[in-house]
Amino acid sequence: MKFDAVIFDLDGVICSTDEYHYKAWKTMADGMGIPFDRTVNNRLRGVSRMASLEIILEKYKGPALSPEQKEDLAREKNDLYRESLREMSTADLPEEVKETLDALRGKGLKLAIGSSSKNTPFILGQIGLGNYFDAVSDGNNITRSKPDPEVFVKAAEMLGIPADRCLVVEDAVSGAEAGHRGGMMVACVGDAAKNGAGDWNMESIRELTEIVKG
Ligand code: B16
Ligand code: MG
Repeated sequence: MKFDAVIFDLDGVICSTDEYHYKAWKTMADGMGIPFDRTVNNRLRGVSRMASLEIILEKYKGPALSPEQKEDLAREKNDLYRESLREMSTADLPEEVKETLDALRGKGLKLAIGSSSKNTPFILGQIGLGNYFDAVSDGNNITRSKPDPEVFVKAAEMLGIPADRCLVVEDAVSGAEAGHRGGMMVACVGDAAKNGAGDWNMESIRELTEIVKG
């Protein structure tokens, strides 16, 4: 086997919360009169909540905002976002994802999460993977957001597996860069795959079962 562990990004890889993020940011931005569309939204993939807010505020023309006002805006967005997350269930875990996870585990690989999201534990619980992973590294245990490699380096440390034996799975260009900067190989889906950001750019996550064999 080419790898001993696979570290999965959450949003956009294991489940699809992108649309919920978009709608919540859109409501906040509309309320402030800030132009916000899907092109700007694409830049928020894998980026932390506060860094996402700063990207959205690039188009804000009003009076300067204090750190407290920014915290309030981020909280407003997160409250809206979490309302959508409450509707999530095991039906939001795609079959191809669950089958791939089980197949990789069946090959003896360790499985971890490496996500920028502070909502990771809540989302995993909603989709029925609350106790599934061998390690969960997320927005609650990092100080630097992707493309910094911290979240993946911590996941590998939690597993006790060297970086070059870990494969990262990502949907964000910033996340693929984070994996590479952490000394890991990266398999991409979605937006990152379209941009050719990975060592493998997959059409389906099922391809992982072949990739890990080497
Ligand atoms: P939260 P990932 C990332 O998750 C999302 O892609 C990104 O859009 C979001 O801003 C970030 O989590 C922070 O999320 O507000 O829930 O802490 O793709 O790294 O799993
Ligand atoms: Mg993602």
